[in-house]
Amino acid sequence: MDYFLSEEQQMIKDLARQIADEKIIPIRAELDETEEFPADVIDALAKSDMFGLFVPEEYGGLGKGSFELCLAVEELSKACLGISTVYAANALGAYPILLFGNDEQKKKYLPDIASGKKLVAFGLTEANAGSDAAGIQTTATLDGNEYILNGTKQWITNGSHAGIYTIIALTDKSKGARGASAFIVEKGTPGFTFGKKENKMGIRASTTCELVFNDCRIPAHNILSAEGRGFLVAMKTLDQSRVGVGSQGLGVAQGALDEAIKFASERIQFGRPVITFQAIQHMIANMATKTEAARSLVYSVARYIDSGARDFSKVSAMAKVFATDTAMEVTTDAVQVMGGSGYMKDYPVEKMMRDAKILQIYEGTNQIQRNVIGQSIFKEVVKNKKG
Ligand code: COS
Repeated sequence: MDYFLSEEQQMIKDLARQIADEKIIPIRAELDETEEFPADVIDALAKSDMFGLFVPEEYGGLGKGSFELCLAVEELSKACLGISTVYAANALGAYPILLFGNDEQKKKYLPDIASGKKLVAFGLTEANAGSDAAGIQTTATLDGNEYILNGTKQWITNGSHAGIYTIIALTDKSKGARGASAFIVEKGTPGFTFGKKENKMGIRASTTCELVFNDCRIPAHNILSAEGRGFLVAMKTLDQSRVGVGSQGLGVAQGALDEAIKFASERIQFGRPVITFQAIQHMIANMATKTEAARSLVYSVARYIDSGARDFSKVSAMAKVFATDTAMEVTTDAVQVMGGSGYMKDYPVEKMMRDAKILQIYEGTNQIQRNVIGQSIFKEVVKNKKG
């Protein structure tokens, strides 16, 4: 299908593809085993200005939007979802500053983010606050011209490898969601350390760990927006980033589909390539149709966001749900098409299947996405009734 990419968009896609082919594919299996951080790939992405794609030009970026970011994420995800998670979670961490930072904060932090000099991590989740994001317990107490942070953030992508952190904490414990605020915290701030590093089923090239705040003092001017607006910052950030998770799903689905087609065309059983059997053709037809449908939805939503749309919670959640459920189905079917070979680590599809699972869980489970979609539809009904 032709999605009418501009010359520049095609260049971005080609560049990401080139980095994936040359730098990621040769090492992905090894990083999956060792859980080593992909420092060389991050370096290559930085040198190619990939971290600056979505950062405005005035802050050192290329001034592109969600769509260009999705194109890059898709290509990286075809090769390795672990590495694409490092890259995409960086955008997640940067969005609170991009969307809610004042000019001073943007000038201070965005150039290093755009150049890839510093990675960013987003800290919302806690042991008792996953789907129930308003259930966080980390506190931020104002003391003169500083906030004192106390608490532990869990399962934070880019954990110890980031230089900048956007953290959601309670400034008023009695107010729940309305008592949350968002902050920028720099690595090396006294009282800020790293806890348990997780040993994961998939996306093992990305680091996931705890962030521990123990009487960690940060300047009061590191607050993003204002006190009490932290839940809004988190929700708007997730609205923006979820289409990117959709593009991860699209990428890994396409990667698995390509592997399955190649294998089925070469594998001979009963004297002919298995792709000539209708049972396999129907599986591949379903995989290809769903992947293309995911691409159409992800691209349309990303373009809609870039058009300046104000409220895109519903469609961003739709892109995330559809493309990541597709990713799980397609990667599982790719293993099935490839049979015993698909199950072995000699081929990349078993890793793709393990990697894909997280997409249905992180940045809001697919059950929560359906809540977001359902509630948005209900709100539209109420609004239309009021006329
Ligand atoms: N944009 C703007 N405002 C939003 C919003 C959005 N997308 N979503 C919610 N809000 C507002 C609501 O309008 C409400 O405002 P008021 O208090 O003024 O009425 C407030 O935020 C609280 O909303 P709600 O009552 O819907 O909050 P809930 O606690 O019921 O939680 C869900 C809502 C479940 C959608 C939210 O907690 C969520 O997204 N959870 C998943 C979190 C997640 O993605 N975690 C992954 C970790 S980050 S990688």
